Order: sequence, then C-alpha cells, then structure tokens
Amino acid sequence: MKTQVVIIGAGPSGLLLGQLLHNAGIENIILERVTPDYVLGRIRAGVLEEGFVDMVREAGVAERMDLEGLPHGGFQIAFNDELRRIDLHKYSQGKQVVVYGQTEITADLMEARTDSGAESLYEVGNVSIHDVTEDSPYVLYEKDGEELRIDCDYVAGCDGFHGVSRQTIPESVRTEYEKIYHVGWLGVLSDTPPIDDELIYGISEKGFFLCSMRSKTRSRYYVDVSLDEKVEDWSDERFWKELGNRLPESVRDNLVTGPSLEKSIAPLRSFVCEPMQYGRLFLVGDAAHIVPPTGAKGLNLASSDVNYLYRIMLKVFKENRPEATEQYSTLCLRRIWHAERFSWWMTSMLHNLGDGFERRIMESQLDYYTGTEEGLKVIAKQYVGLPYEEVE
Ligand code: RFL
Ligand code: PHB
Repeated sequence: MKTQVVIIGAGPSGLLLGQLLHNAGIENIILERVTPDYVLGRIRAGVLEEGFVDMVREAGVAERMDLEGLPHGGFQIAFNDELRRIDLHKYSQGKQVVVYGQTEITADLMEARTDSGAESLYEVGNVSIHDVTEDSPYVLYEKDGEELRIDCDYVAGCDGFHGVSRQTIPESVRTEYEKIYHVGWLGVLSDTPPIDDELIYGISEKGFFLCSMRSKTRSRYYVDVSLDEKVEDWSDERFWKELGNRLPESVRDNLVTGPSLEKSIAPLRSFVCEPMQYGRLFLVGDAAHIVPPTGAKGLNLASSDVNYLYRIMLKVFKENRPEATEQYSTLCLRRIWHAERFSWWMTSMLHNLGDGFERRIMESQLDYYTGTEEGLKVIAKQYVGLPYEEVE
C-alpha cells in the first residue's frame, strides 16, 4: 500500500488531522490499535477553546458541536468557602470557550471519516515506523495475523502518551521534561443536571474539586485523590459525600446526585518531548506532551499541533516546499510551553501539594488573581487560549 501521510492513532488529533488533509486532497491512512467503541468509551476533555472550535469548523465537522455545544463566557473559582467569577468575555476581549465532550467530537470526526471514504484501520497491532530520516519512510503493522506495509511521504504520530511514535525518535535526539504531582483526579459522569450554569473549580481543606458538565442534563465532577486510591473503593455514595464536603456552602444544596455512568482516576502529570519532529515523523498531541487537566489544555494543545502540521503539509504538497516542515517543532513548542506553565500554575494554586506555608501562598495567589483586574486578565486570556501563529 502507498499513501502520502500515515497517521498513527484515531484519537482527536489523528481524526482531525486526517479529515483536514483528506478535504485538501492529501491522501492519508489512519492506523488505530483498539476498536472505535473503545476509543469512544474514554471520557476525557470537555472544554474547547475557540481555536479548536475553528479547526473543527474548518474540517467541516462542526454541525452537531455548533448545535449542542454550550458556550461559556465565564467560570468560577471557589476558595475559603467563597466563589469568585472569571468573566472570560470581559477579560479576554469577548472570547469564550465551548463545553462539548471529547467523546462527541471524536464520534463526529469518526462519522465524517466513514462518510468521506478515507481509510481507517482499527485493531492493528505492532505498528513500527521506519526510515523517517530517508526520503521514503514506511510503516509496518499487523492486521488479522498478517504483517502489512504502507509506504508514505510523512508519518504523523498521533498515538497518545503511550504510543510508539515518540519511542521511534532515538534517545540521543530527544529530551523529555516531566513533572509528577503524586495526586490523581477521580472523575464521575452522571445523568444529573449540573450544579451551576458555569464550571466551578475549587479548593477546600479536604482538597480540590471541579464541577463540570457535558450538557444541561449530564454532569462531570472531579475530586483529587492520592495515587494509591483504587477506583473500586469509591462507591457512588462515597464520591458524592466527598464532593459535598468539599463544596462551598452556598452551592452545596444545589448538588443533584445520581448513579455514575463512568468513574475513573487519572494521574496528574506535566510532560514535554523535544523536538517534536524527527526527519519525516511528527509528534502530535499527547504523543509529545501532557498537561495536568486543571487548565483544560490537553485537547486544545492537540488541536494547535494539528493546525500547524496541517498548514505545513499544505505548503509541502500544494506549494512544493518540503523545507516548510522545519518550523513545526518551534511553532508547536512555543504555544505548548505557555500552556504547560498555565496548567502547572493552575494546578499548584488549586491542589494541596505542599505544607502550611504553601497553602497560605495559594490563598494569597487566588485572592490576587481572582480579585484584581490585572489578575483576572491573566487567567482569562490563557484559559480561552493563546492565538495560533502564522505558518511561513
Ligand atoms: P489520545 O486521545 O490518547 O489518542 C491516541 C490514540 O492512539 C491510539 N494508539 C495507537 N494506535 C496504533 N498503534 C499504537 N501503537 C498506538 N498507541 C496508541 C490510542 O488507542 C488512541 O486512540 O491522544 P490525542 O489524539 O493526542 O488527544 C489528546 C487528548 O485526548 C487529551 O489531551 C485530552 O483528553 C486531555 N484532557 C483535557 N483536555 C482539554 O483540552 N480540556 C479538558 O477539559 C481536558 N480534560 C483531559 C481531561 C484528559 C483526561 N484524562 C483522562 C487524561 C480530563 C481527563 C480526566
Ligand atoms: C471536563 O469537563 O472533563 C473538564 C473540564 C475542565 C477541566 C478538565 C476537565 O479543566
């Protein structure tokens, strides 16, 4: 088999890139390790920046998102039993975010891919990437017990944190930066109306909480837990009680509880791999970087990588400018490090990670950044997402 771009991974990065390239007439094949249902079973992000929303529109897959997505012009931060509102409209020149689940985006992109007739191969094993520093790379994989080969011009590694793409870059070439936080987020999805119209992030004596949503009838809640906690030990009752204990009194009575549809623990991590390009291989999304979810930046960073790679591929294939690929890492990493800093900062302000001194510093920071015009601008501008740079 032969194609122009092999995309490894059918998460949001791979599917969005595949759709944009296909629409532009750039041939691509997606290889995915698991089944479509397994991909859709992962409950992850919920907050989309305008940059992401624009990319989904550009891919022509925005119909349901535009209909069902909930625009949010603000969110709240709770500390010391008080709620402070971050007015995104006011402090970020009219910008907002859209609350629409990653699961829904992924489902929309999968459907569009099927309709377009572009090829996706699910349940492939032992993917390996070869000769990316030569002119003709190729990818080997197994499907139904058979070993197969695709020759291509470029490989997009959209295979998440545990994928093979990053490992293909020799250790002597890549540098990995990592921070582990020793806590995880225990998340619950339930068909109950959200506690508020807007998201509430908060910190209490008992720890962090986040009240989020997927729709007006479906809620997503999180509390932070130590990493030795097991999800099996968290009955629904125990979760709701813990969340209730962490909420400020003024909203506690609005909490509607119900059976969980999904429950999982995700460890918090910051991670960046540099560079994100090795010859004709590009790392995209979680394959290259991870942020703790506190800033809602993971999926949004995946979209900015896709934006840069897509526009570079247009230069390569439509303007015959192969040297355009050289800017990929630099363009991506500038935006990534800003989001890494924001996510790390929000995490350190909203989790009890240190001692009593640090707790007081957190309170002081929260008071300053949610209580002054300049502080509110700092949070709002980064929460809605920094702009994408032009590709040369
Ligand atoms: P994904 O989604 O991990 O997809 C990678 C795909 O590659 C496949 N794969 C392979 N395929 C073939 N061969 C191999 N060897 C392969 N190895 C792996 C996998 O099966 C998978 O289908 O990466 P992608 O596409 O880069 O997307 C990244 C996002 O999923 C991630 O950044 C976000 O979910 C992070 N995130 C959030 N991001 C936001 O922007 N806003 C949020 O509100 C937000 N909330 C979250 C989050 C992540 C969370 N968890 C569980 C980590 C909340 C949580 C709880
Ligand atoms: C979510 O709805 O899952 C969500 C929202 C905001 C975050 C992280 C996760 O910062």
